[in-house]
Amino acid sequence: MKSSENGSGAGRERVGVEEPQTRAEPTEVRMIRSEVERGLRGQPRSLPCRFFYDARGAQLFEQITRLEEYYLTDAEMEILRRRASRVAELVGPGVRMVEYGSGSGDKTWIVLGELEEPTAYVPIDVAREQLMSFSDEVRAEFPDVEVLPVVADYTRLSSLPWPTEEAGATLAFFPGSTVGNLEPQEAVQFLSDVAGQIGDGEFLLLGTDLVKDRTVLERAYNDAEGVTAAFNRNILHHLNRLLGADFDPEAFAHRAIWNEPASRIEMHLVSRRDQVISLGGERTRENPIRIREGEVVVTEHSYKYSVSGLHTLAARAGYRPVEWWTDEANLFAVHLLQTGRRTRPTQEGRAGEGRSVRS
Ligand code: AVI
Repeated sequence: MKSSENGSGAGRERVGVEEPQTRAEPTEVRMIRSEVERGLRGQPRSLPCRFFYDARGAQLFEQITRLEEYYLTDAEMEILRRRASRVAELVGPGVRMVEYGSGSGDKTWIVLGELEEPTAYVPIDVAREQLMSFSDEVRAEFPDVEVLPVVADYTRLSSLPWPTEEAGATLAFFPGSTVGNLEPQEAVQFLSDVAGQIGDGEFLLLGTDLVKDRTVLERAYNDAEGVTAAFNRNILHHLNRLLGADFDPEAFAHRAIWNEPASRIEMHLVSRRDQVISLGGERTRENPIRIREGEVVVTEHSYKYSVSGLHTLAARAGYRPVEWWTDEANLFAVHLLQTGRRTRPTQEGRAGEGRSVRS
């Protein structure tokens, strides 16, 4: 997983098996192979985007967030810098902050640093080493905050730890527009799972990329240096190592296009020639996957939401908007959402209504 950004990819997963086994293969490898085969033989052909994130993929994603074309990170940082104190005011003192896909570094510091005497910080991530070292950094910076790391895939979580001291509200934090890598129906499911975990009347601070001009969107996913192209092809390197597959990453071209009716960026790998692929298991060795020149493998969807579209989706998951903010250029939005019917009164006593504020 990317270490400094919650761009974990939803359920972004460092799969715990790094090498193909020579004797009995772990069930996990066989399950992943079947999933990959199903995707590749499907129509359209696809690969699960969580396999972008091995160590190299996490590094490449980190690089992406620093690219001039990839406006998302700077825009979200701008909003958080301006609005974290308002978030702190709205959620009150003694908060238990829960970060889904931890280690968003700068963003975590901004929010945690503004909260009034937070009780606990609960980072959730599958990448144990990174999670533990980030937890130590938080402990050093905030000695009064109880840090309770959870090693888990945050899309498959059932409950959250409670701090030993009594806490105020729970503030879940899911920045980076990572929710956009889920299909809308999956996003509703994930957000309702989060609501179930944090409870009624609690808060979610959610970052989402906004619908905008095609040129800006396509540029962000087709950078001049080719970092996104390397990130896209890395999925094939990762699967080769994981499954003993024989993808030739250079036999695929990177492409990212804005699908306006579906409101999403689609990342594709386009086959540069006719090719035959084995995924390492017996089945595809005997009956390999044949991909023709020009055929497309979809590797990622990155949904972009209007503010009202996101609020409609959040409502289906049991949230109401409290306030939301955009950056100066109106590229990105950060929403403070609240779960359930039980509401905490805001400073202004207007808990029933959301307000939009442009930074
Ligand atoms: C992690 N996620 C929010 C990124 C996005 O923008 O959808 C992943 C990414 N794919 C290509 N560039 C960045």
